[in-house]
Amino acid sequence: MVFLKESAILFLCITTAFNSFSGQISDTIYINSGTLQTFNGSSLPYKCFNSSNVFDKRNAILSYSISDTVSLTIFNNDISPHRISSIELGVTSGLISPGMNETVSIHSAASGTFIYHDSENYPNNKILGLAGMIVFRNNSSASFYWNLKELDTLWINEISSNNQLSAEYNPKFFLINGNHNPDITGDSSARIVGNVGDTIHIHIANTGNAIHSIHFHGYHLKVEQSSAHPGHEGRIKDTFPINPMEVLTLELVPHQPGEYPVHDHNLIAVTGANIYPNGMFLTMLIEP
Ligand SMILES: [Cu+2]
Repeated sequence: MVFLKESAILFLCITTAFNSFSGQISDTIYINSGTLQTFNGSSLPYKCFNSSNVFDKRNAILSYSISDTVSLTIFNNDISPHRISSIELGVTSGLISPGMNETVSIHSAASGTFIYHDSENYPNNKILGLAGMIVFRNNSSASFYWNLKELDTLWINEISSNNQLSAEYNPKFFLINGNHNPDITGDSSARIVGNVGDTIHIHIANTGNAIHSIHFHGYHLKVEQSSAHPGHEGRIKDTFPINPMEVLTLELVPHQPGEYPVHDHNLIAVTGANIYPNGMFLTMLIEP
């Protein structure tokens, strides 16, 4: 009993010291409908969870401390009903009618990366773009966030016009946080910049419908969290397959300076509209 009490007190001290500024917090996201412009000139109807009333092709990345309990309000600015869910976090909202809002309480027992998505009219609303990432952190080191999605123009147009799918999946656009190469480099939440010896966390969510496999040049990284394969946690390697609706948290401690590529090892996903390298490709910039 004494041992248990001491452990509990020690745990309390550690968590209190680390999270002295956290606790009960409120956050708000908005379901917006808009248009995604592809680099070759086509426009796609698209929907996202954004941090403001303005449509952005990037779903909000929600990042909290592990000790936070988050009261998250979701406003529906769209003309159809939606519902937010995070399966791993055990959260599902009520149905959010157009123009209405719902609030859910989110808390995580473990640190890591999680997906939130629209579970109404699933998976069609998710295919239209409505899926993002929630991160609960137990550290204050540098973090980067990659929400992977691939888009099939025909599927998106069919869902948008009649909520039906008639064709096989044939995606032509491969995006990280809504961007393809070279625009990914302009996203400071995605583009890894750091120094030799830093501890860097990379949070990856596959919210698309295809398997991706992320290959790092220059470095080996450690699997801190794998939703699909917890047994892989602790492994150190350079290629990380990820199934749809799964997440990975990786740790990178660069041992050498340089600018190195990261890309999907399935090279179709490094294209956009069949043009290479307009897909999932970016570089990491590590200074001495
Ligand atoms: Cu490679």
